[in-house]
Amino acid sequence: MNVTSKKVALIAATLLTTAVFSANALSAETSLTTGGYAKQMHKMELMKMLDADGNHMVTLDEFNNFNTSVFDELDTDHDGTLNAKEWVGKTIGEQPISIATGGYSRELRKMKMMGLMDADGDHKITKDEFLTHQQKIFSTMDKSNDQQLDAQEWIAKHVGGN
Ligand SMILES: [Ca+2]
Ligand SMILES: [Ca+2]
Ligand SMILES: [Ca+2]
Repeated sequence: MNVTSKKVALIAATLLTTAVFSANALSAETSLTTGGYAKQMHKMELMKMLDADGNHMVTLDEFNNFNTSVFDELDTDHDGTLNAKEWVGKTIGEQPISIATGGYSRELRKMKMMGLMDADGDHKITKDEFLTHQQKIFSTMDKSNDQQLDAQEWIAKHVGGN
Protein backbone atom coordinates (compact mmCIF):
# COMPACT_ATOMS: atom_id res chain seq x y z
CA MET A 1 0.00 0.00 0.00
CA ASN A 2 1.50 3.36 -0.99
CA VAL A 3 1.04 6.55 0.99
CA THR A 4 -1.90 7.79 -1.07
CA SER A 5 -3.92 4.62 -0.76
CA LYS A 6 -3.13 4.48 2.97
CA LYS A 7 -4.51 7.99 3.29
CA VAL A 8 -7.62 7.04 1.34
CA ALA A 9 -8.11 3.98 3.53
CA LEU A 10 -7.76 6.13 6.64
CA ILE A 11 -10.33 8.64 5.40
CA ALA A 12 -12.71 5.83 4.47
CA ALA A 13 -12.33 4.30 7.94
CA THR A 14 -12.96 7.67 9.58
CA LEU A 15 -16.09 8.23 7.51
CA LEU A 16 -17.31 4.76 8.34
CA THR A 17 -16.77 5.34 12.07
CA THR A 18 -18.64 8.64 11.88
CA ALA A 19 -21.52 6.99 10.05
CA VAL A 20 -21.74 4.18 12.61
CA PHE A 21 -21.64 6.68 15.46
CA SER A 22 -24.46 8.74 13.92
CA ALA A 23 -26.55 5.63 13.39
CA ASN A 24 -26.07 4.68 17.05
CA ALA A 25 -27.03 8.15 18.25
CA LEU A 26 -30.06 8.01 15.98
CA SER A 27 -31.26 4.63 17.21
CA ALA A 28 -30.55 5.60 20.84
CA GLU A 29 -33.15 8.33 20.86
CA THR A 30 -35.48 6.63 18.38
CA SER A 31 -35.85 3.69 20.73
CA LEU A 32 -36.68 6.05 23.62
CA THR A 33 -39.25 8.31 22.00
CA THR A 34 -41.74 8.57 19.16
CA GLY A 35 -40.95 10.93 16.28
CA GLY A 36 -43.78 13.21 17.39
CA TYR A 37 -42.50 13.31 20.95
CA ALA A 38 -38.96 14.10 19.85
CA LYS A 39 -40.21 16.94 17.66
CA GLN A 40 -42.03 18.58 20.58
CA MET A 41 -39.22 17.83 23.03
CA HIS A 42 -36.60 19.70 20.99
CA LYS A 43 -38.59 22.97 20.81
CA MET A 44 -37.02 26.01 22.46
CA GLU A 45 -40.37 26.90 23.98
CA LEU A 46 -40.23 23.73 26.06
CA MET A 47 -36.58 24.27 26.97
CA LYS A 48 -37.50 27.65 28.47
CA MET A 49 -40.15 25.96 30.60
CA LEU A 50 -37.57 23.56 32.05
CA ASP A 51 -34.87 26.20 32.54
CA ALA A 52 -36.04 27.20 36.02
CA ASP A 53 -33.25 29.72 36.73
CA GLY A 54 -33.33 31.15 33.20
CA ASN A 55 -29.58 30.80 32.47
CA HIS A 56 -30.21 29.15 29.07
CA MET A 57 -28.95 25.77 30.30
CA VAL A 58 -31.11 22.90 31.51
CA THR A 59 -29.28 21.00 34.23
CA LEU A 60 -30.05 17.39 35.08
CA ASP A 61 -31.58 18.68 38.34
CA GLU A 62 -33.91 21.03 36.46
CA PHE A 63 -34.76 18.21 34.06
CA ASN A 64 -35.55 15.84 36.94
CA ASN A 65 -37.57 18.48 38.78
CA PHE A 66 -39.65 19.11 35.68
CA ASN A 67 -40.31 15.41 35.13
CA THR A 68 -41.15 14.86 38.79
CA SER A 69 -43.72 17.67 38.55
CA VAL A 70 -45.16 16.22 35.32
CA PHE A 71 -45.45 12.81 36.95
CA ASP A 72 -47.10 14.21 40.08
CA GLU A 73 -49.57 16.18 37.99
CA LEU A 74 -50.57 13.09 35.99
CA ASP A 75 -50.80 10.89 39.10
CA THR A 76 -54.26 12.12 40.00
CA ASP A 77 -54.95 9.40 42.57
CA HIS A 78 -51.51 9.92 44.16
CA ASP A 79 -50.61 6.23 44.38
CA GLY A 80 -47.13 6.73 42.92
CA THR A 81 -47.90 5.00 39.60
CA LEU A 82 -49.58 6.06 36.39
CA ASN A 83 -52.13 3.73 34.84
CA ALA A 84 -53.36 4.09 31.26
CA LYS A 85 -56.32 6.22 32.33
CA GLU A 86 -54.11 8.68 34.15
CA TRP A 87 -51.64 8.60 31.27
CA VAL A 88 -54.00 9.66 28.51
CA GLY A 89 -56.50 11.63 30.60
CA LYS A 90 -60.25 11.41 30.15
CA THR A 91 -60.01 12.50 26.56
CA ILE A 92 -56.71 12.61 24.73
CA GLY A 93 -55.57 16.20 24.54
CA GLU A 94 -58.26 17.43 26.88
CA GLN A 95 -56.02 18.02 29.86
CA PRO A 96 -52.69 19.48 28.84
CA ILE A 97 -49.96 19.32 31.47
CA SER A 98 -49.90 22.79 33.02
CA ILE A 99 -46.10 23.15 33.10
CA ALA A 100 -45.45 21.90 29.54
CA THR A 101 -46.45 22.96 26.04
CA GLY A 102 -49.70 21.62 24.62
CA GLY A 103 -47.81 19.82 21.88
CA TYR A 104 -45.46 18.13 24.32
CA SER A 105 -48.32 17.17 26.57
CA ARG A 106 -50.24 15.62 23.68
CA GLU A 107 -47.26 13.58 22.46
CA LEU A 108 -46.22 12.42 25.93
CA ARG A 109 -49.73 11.21 26.72
CA LYS A 110 -49.92 8.83 23.77
CA MET A 111 -50.07 5.14 24.64
CA LYS A 112 -46.99 4.48 22.54
CA MET A 113 -44.88 6.69 24.83
CA MET A 114 -46.37 4.95 27.84
CA GLY A 115 -45.36 1.59 26.36
CA LEU A 116 -41.80 2.80 25.77
CA MET A 117 -41.49 3.87 29.42
CA ASP A 118 -43.03 0.71 30.90
CA ALA A 119 -39.76 -1.10 31.58
CA ASP A 120 -41.32 -4.08 33.41
CA GLY A 121 -44.37 -4.29 31.13
CA ASP A 122 -46.99 -4.22 33.92
CA HIS A 123 -49.04 -1.48 32.17
CA LYS A 124 -48.24 0.98 34.95
CA ILE A 125 -45.52 3.59 35.02
CA THR A 126 -43.81 4.04 38.35
CA LYS A 127 -42.04 7.31 39.15
CA ASP A 128 -38.78 5.39 38.94
CA GLU A 129 -39.58 4.08 35.43
CA PHE A 130 -40.61 7.58 34.35
CA LEU A 131 -37.53 9.37 35.70
CA THR A 132 -35.10 6.65 34.58
CA HIS A 133 -36.47 6.81 31.04
CA GLN A 134 -36.32 10.60 30.99
CA GLN A 135 -32.73 10.51 32.21
CA LYS A 136 -31.82 8.22 29.31
CA ILE A 137 -33.29 10.79 26.93
CA PHE A 138 -31.28 13.49 28.73
CA SER A 139 -28.09 11.45 28.28
CA THR A 140 -28.62 11.03 24.54
CA MET A 141 -29.10 14.81 24.24
CA ASP A 142 -26.12 15.72 26.45
CA LYS A 143 -23.43 15.34 23.80
CA SER A 144 -20.81 17.21 25.88
CA ASN A 145 -21.56 14.97 28.85
CA ASP A 146 -21.52 17.82 31.39
CA GLN A 147 -24.93 17.01 32.90
CA GLN A 148 -26.53 20.07 31.37
CA LEU A 149 -28.14 20.86 28.05
CA ASP A 150 -27.42 24.07 26.18
CA ALA A 151 -29.70 25.37 23.44
CA GLN A 152 -27.69 23.67 20.71
CA GLU A 153 -27.91 20.30 22.42
CA TRP A 154 -31.59 20.91 23.08
CA ILE A 155 -32.63 21.57 19.50
CA ALA A 156 -30.27 19.02 17.90
CA LYS A 157 -32.29 16.51 15.97
CA HIS A 158 -31.36 12.94 16.74
CA VAL A 159 -34.28 11.43 14.89
CA GLY A 160 -35.32 11.65 11.28
CA GLY A 161 -38.79 11.88 9.83
CA ASN A 162 -41.62 14.26 10.72
CA1 LIG B 1 -51.80 6.88 39.92
CA1 LIG C 1 -44.24 -0.51 34.84
CA1 LIG D 1 -24.19 19.38 27.73
